[in-house]
Amino acid sequence: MTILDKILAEKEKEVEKLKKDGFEQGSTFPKRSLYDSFTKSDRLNVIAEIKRASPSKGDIHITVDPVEQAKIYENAGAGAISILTDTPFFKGTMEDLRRVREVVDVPILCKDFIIDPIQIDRAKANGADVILLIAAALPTDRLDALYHYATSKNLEVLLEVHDQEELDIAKKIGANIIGINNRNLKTFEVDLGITEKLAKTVSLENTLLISESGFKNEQDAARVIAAGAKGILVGETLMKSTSIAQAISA
Ligand code: IGP
Repeated sequence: MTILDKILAEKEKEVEKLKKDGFEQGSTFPKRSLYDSFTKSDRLNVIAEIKRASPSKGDIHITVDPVEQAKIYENAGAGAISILTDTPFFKGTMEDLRRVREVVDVPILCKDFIIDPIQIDRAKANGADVILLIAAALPTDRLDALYHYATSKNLEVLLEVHDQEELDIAKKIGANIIGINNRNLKTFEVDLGITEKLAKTVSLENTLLISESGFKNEQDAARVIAAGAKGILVGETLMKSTSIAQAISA
C-alpha cells in the first residue's frame, strides 16, 4: 500500500463524517482568479504554500501561525497562497484557510486530497478560489466529474499530473491550469526533469502551467521557467526560510 492509498482511505472516512456532520461556513468573499493573475503577469509567479508537516519530510514548521505566514508571503510578492488543509498527514486545517482568507487578497488554493463534491463545497464555503485535483488519486470519470463540479461552482482547478498519461487525461478533461508535480506521490522521489519533459507536450497559449515541488533556489526556478512553466509552487523551502522576501523575489 502506497502512502497515497493510505491518504485516500483516510479521506473516505473524512467524507463520510462530513456528510453526516456537515461543515463550517466562513464569510463570503469575491473570487480571485489564479489563471488571470498568473497569465497577465510577466514576472516569476510563486504560489507560496503553508505546510506544517508532510509524510515525506515529517515536521517542517509545526508552530507556524498560518495568518502571519500568509501575510509574510503576500508582502514578499507571492502571487497566490496554497494551504494544506489535510490534518492526519500534513497537520493543516480548513480553519487555517478560513483565517488566511480574511487577511490576504491573492488567490488561495485549497490543497487537499479531494475525492467527493462535498469537499469542494466545503473548500468554497471557507473561501478557496482554487482547488487541487490529483490525477494519480482518481479514475478518469471521477476526475472529470469533480473538475466540472468545481468549475460549475465558479472555482478554478489546479489539475496535478506526474506523467504523460495523466497529462493526456488532464488535456482531455480541458483543464486550463495544469500542475506538473516533480514529486512522485507514491515514492516521494523529486525530479525537476519531469516538468522539463512533460512541458514540451503542453500547448502553452491556452494553458497555465505550474511546476510543483522540490524548489530550493533560483536556478531550480529558472530551469522550469525555461521549460515553459508560468509559475512555481513552493512549500518546504519557504516554510524554512528566514528571508522569504529574498527567496520569492530572487
Ligand atoms: C510543495 P515542496 O517540495 O516545495 O514542499 O512542495 C507542493 O508542491 C507539495 O506540497 C505538493 C503536495 C501535492 C502536497 C504538491 N502536490 C499534493 C500534498 C498533495
